[in-house]
Amino acid sequence: MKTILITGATSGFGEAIARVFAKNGWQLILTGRRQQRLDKLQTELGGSEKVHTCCFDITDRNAVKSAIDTLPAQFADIDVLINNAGLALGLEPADQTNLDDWEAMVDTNIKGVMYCTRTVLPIMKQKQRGYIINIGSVAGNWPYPGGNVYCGTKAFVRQFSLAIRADLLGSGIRVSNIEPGNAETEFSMIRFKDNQQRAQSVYQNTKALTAHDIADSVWWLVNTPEHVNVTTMEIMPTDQATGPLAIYREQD
Ligand code: NDP
Ligand code: 8X3
Repeated sequence: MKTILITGATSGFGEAIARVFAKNGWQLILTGRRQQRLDKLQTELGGSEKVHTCCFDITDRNAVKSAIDTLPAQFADIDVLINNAGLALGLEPADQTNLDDWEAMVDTNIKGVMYCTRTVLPIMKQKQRGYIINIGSVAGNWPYPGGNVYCGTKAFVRQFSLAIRADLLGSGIRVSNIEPGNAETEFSMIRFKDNQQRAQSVYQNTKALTAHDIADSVWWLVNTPEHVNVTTMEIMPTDQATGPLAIYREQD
């Protein structure tokens, strides 16, 4: 039986990915900080025989290592790692932003991905196969006002994905970076710190991606032949596109 480790499985993309893989008979290792949500998912998706949960903060390097190093034998042979846990905090211009928010994004989106990847890779290296799928963002390619550090963290995810592919050449291990655009999840509630009105406005009068769209893409990637490596997959809603470069003009 195949095993997938999904970080940030308590909502949004991670939860949707968990549901698709559970439906297709995979064993799941689900992580997040919200124990109750992990427990609920475990019960719903097959119980402790099929689903192992690890409740930890991904910014805690020792917690990541300890959770992965102490997996029950039945779950220890990880086939697929989805580095999904992440967040954006705020949309303020760089001179007004909260430095704690910047640090939290760096710690989660960059260091969390580093810790999980570094801990899981030896397992895959030993068996000369495996698949790491990182969840980057269009924000890593297309900077926007107020994106500052969030955009920077996702640019890291893109470059890290490409660079570890270079390290892993010949190992049989695949690496992909999925770069979603506007998708309706809890993402905006987190970004705007529970300001429901602001969060909802992100998805108003437009058809955003759903978490299921991303889960379907992950399922498709994992089922491509093993000699195929999709390096980067940018997915936008049809209702989203890049804008022109901005030009500042003095007022008359
Ligand atoms: P959600 O807010 O719905 O899910 C985020 C997940 O990350 C939660 O399960 C949360 O779990 C987990 N998480 C956040 N911080 C930590 C932490 N410190 N330790 C452990 N887990 C953590 O958002 P999405 O599903 O939309 O986001 C998933 C990924 O997709 C993120 O990396 C995001 O940047 C990216 N993305 C999102 C887009 C969007 O428009 N929604 C577009 C492009 C990329 P818990 O709170 O239980 O810890
Ligand atoms: C999330 C999408 O455009 O809000 O990564 O940065 S965006």
